[in-house]
Amino acid sequence: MSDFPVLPPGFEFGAATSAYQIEGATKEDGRGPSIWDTFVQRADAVSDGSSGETACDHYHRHREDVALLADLGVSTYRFSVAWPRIQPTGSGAANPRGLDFYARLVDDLLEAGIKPVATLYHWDLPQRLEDAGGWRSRDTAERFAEYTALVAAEFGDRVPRWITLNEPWCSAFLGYANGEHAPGARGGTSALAAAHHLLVGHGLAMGALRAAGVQEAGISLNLDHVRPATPAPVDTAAALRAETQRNLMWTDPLLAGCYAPGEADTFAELIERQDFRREGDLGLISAPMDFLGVNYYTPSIVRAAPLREPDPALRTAMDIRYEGVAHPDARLTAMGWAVVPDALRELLVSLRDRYGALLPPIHITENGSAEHDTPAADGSVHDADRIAYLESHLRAASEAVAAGVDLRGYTAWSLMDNFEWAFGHSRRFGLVHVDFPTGTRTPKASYHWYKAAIAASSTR
Ligand code: IFM
Repeated sequence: MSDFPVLPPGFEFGAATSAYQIEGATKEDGRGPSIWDTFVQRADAVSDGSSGETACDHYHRHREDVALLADLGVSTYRFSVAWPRIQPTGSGAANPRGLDFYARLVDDLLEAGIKPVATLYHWDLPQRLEDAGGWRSRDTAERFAEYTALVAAEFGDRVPRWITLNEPWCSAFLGYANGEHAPGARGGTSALAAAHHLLVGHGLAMGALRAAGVQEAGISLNLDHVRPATPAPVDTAAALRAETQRNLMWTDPLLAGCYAPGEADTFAELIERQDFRREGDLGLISAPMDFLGVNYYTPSIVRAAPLREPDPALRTAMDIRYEGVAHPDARLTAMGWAVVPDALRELLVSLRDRYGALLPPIHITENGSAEHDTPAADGSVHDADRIAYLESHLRAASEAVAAGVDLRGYTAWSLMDNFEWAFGHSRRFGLVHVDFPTGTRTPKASYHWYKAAIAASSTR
């Protein structure tokens, strides 16, 4: 008997990627520009000046990547569909060459016995829609539902599991509050409007997926595990504000059909303008889901802090009177993220405790670590820290199952090194090393470890 973490029979092991981070070919076969194509051109937007223009060249090498997945032994592969490949300007008829690429990918996956899991939006909004207001505008939610209907009509019978949005917190707050991500906007209430329109877009897309008769549909949230630095009431109140912005303003409307009760305090300086909310929205947003996707990397410890921006006109929706505190004794990954696997178990258990029967089965749709990988002379990568990260988080997942959480699967982020957004190619999350100048793929030690863990699980 190996000492790999034990997960129940039928538990799905997978690997994940997203379109802009791996595909490249941003100008091929009629693909239109996305907000990331525009954003990366800004000086200082990406720390190493790279972009997703070539990335892993997966658009041309997807066969090789499916072969890697098959050899790894995963039962699921989570990828995203690039909206600007399907609708180059964000509306109108589908671009057949864009559909063809995903048809080839899906067929290859099915032939390899791997279940395709498609994310519809992993941050690459067609630029034309951003020019018309982006997620600040409710119209983008309507366009998202139309795009979803086009994709689901084409692949609904072959792709069993669909994820509407990936990490809408990032789209709203990094995109429209602190400007770290595309479209790089800052300030005011626009992040709150974006958050709401993303949720409305999710609800409308759920309707489109149901109309197409897909088997399973849900959303992936990057939920935080937030703890106050001290038991002092100011710090517990600060932790609640952080938890509201990171978790509850998403999970409460999605799962319980209500707005998060702490919003008024969390966004006290901005809250008076909620005119983007309409009657009936909560019913739309809380359409039943078949699963909740949870992306988890690291927890937060927070304490109360003064407003960072004294000028109300310049203040953003991220300025909610708290600051992060370093996690004591935890190892930090190359992202500077504390490695705390217990927080994953606690997060999953807390979801079950808060939502009870309202909580659908959970899939961990992302988990992994960026490490300082240094290839040896023969090209091999001995990423012991990543193996320890994966092992400890899979163990935390198995403990959550033992504690009664209905957890159905685990998806490693990421199949391969890729374009890590504002960090470009300077951060590597892959199980497979990618030499970006040549595109050469080399499975790391963590790939071999994960392969053995999957094999051990299926033979138990
Ligand atoms: O690379 C990202 C991914 O696109 C979304 N979730 C977090 C990952 C690591 O930062």
